[in-house]
Amino acid sequence: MKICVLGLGYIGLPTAAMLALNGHDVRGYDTDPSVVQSVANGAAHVGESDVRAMVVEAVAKGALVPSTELCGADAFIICVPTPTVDHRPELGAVYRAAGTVAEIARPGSLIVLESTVPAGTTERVFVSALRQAGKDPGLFSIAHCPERVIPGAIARELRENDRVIGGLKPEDAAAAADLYRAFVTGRIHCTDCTTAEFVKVVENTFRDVGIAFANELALLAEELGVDAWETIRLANNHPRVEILSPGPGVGGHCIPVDPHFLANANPFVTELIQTARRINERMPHVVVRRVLELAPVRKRRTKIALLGAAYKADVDDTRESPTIRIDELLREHGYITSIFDPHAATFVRPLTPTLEEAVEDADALVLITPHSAFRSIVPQPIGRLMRRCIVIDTRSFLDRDLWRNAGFQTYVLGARREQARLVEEMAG
Ligand code: SAJ
Repeated sequence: MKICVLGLGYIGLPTAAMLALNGHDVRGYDTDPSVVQSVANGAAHVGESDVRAMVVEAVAKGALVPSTELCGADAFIICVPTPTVDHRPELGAVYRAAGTVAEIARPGSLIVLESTVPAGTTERVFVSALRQAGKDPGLFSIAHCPERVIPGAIARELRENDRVIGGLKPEDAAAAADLYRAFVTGRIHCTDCTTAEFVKVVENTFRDVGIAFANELALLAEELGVDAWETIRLANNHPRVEILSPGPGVGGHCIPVDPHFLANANPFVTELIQTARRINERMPHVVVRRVLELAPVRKRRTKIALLGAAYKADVDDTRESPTIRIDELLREHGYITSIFDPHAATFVRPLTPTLEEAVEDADALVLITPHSAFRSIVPQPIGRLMRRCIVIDTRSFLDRDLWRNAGFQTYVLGARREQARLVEEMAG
């Protein structure tokens, strides 16, 4: 089948490669010439090595052709970004893609939207784009098949995850399901478009609410003198309890964004969702308060070393990372900051190339991203480089005893009262 994938981002590109490696003739379309160039030349910009390998193989075989030119096809899969601006979905890229596809698509072709959108969008946007192009939408198959893969395991999850496919008509979902069966080994669940759109946003909102609960527990546990981490571990032994982990905030381009799609649909009935968002957005402030207590700003320069710029462990993606806000707030308070990340290449602020440089003369170290590589840091030599040996672990990731025995004052987010008291003593 001739397939055109619009948007060669972190979902579109691996999807295009999967289809190309499974017998389809794929055109990968992107409006950004630098992305197209990079895909053609080995996809160096792709962080996950197995995704990069698939792309390289598909391009070398000639089954995936990256281009800035859209072409006619039997199926169009749209994977364009849908960010929020002031907490409202910005669907410009979906409208533009729908307009271009409507112009070029022939009756009988399949149009699938993968981008995350508010419920009702696929039908509204594509039916009207086809009508505007003078075409009868009834002659096309229109479906929504939301992506559900987790950054860090994209190739595996693209293959193995179940897919939810919503069709404008039942036969549209069936047509899309046939296409995705080329590479999906998970089950494919067919429904209507609006339900599929709702399911996707609900999944990410469920996670946001769950993380907010864990964050609330962490702050409460500190006050009650219990260890939130031990509490969560013990509670999770219950067969019907599965509490997530507290942390410095929720990053990435999906979970902090998608709950707003629901909240915007009706602000009056989405109080839980909005509160969860506020709790998670407050976490960088909590981290900064702890820094202020433990290593107050002095007259002369006070330096804080931040470990991790990526939004989560072992990925290079820094979008919406809690580090951005923590760094901003620290600098607003008058601190000097250094940021080290072994994976991220680009960040909104310059990264320090080595851990040693980052910690040199620092007054405190804040672990934000639990990259595996940070587990093997040996505290003593780091302590010798720092001005004061204070470590703030926002993920309960480092070996507390190891760092304490190396002479570090340690604070762990959500840890028990002894530490909270230690913080107060030090602050006082
Ligand atoms: N986080 C916590 N505590 C936890 C789990 C996560 O603080 O217990 C934080 C992470 O550190 C990170 C943020 O939440 O900053 C989000 O990370 P994540 O691993 O939960 O999710 P994403 O954004 O990488 O991917 C999510 C996934 N959605 C769900 O698990 C429901 C993925 O399956 C989606 O495809 C993806 O969003 C997307 O693109 O929508």
